[in-house]
Amino acid sequence: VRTSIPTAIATVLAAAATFLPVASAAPAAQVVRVTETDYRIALSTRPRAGGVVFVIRNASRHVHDFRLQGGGITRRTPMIAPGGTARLAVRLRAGVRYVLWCAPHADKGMRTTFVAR
Ligand SMILES: [Cu+2]
Repeated sequence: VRTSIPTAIATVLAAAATFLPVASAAPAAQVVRVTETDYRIALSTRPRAGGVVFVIRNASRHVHDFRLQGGGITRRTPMIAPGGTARLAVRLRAGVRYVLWCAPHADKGMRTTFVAR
């Protein structure tokens, strides 16, 4: 008994439907909202290991930047004007302690750390 062509196509499509979503399912990056004030850095949640997008809002009356260092990487945003926002996409590693700071104001308290889990 030969399999009909429509049946064979349906079988292939069913197999593709099974595999394609898995192949294209990259995990969505975690969004962590950062609020910068004079002179604190506050996170909406503790960042997890994996892809993270920091969305930084300068809610103060001074210019700030946002820097991240840990696990062998250093990233920074441009200076962010009062009321402005910036984004920083990074890949964090589990168990690594990361430091977050604003370069002009770290010594005024704009510095914090976390360990990615
Ligand atoms: Cu600052």
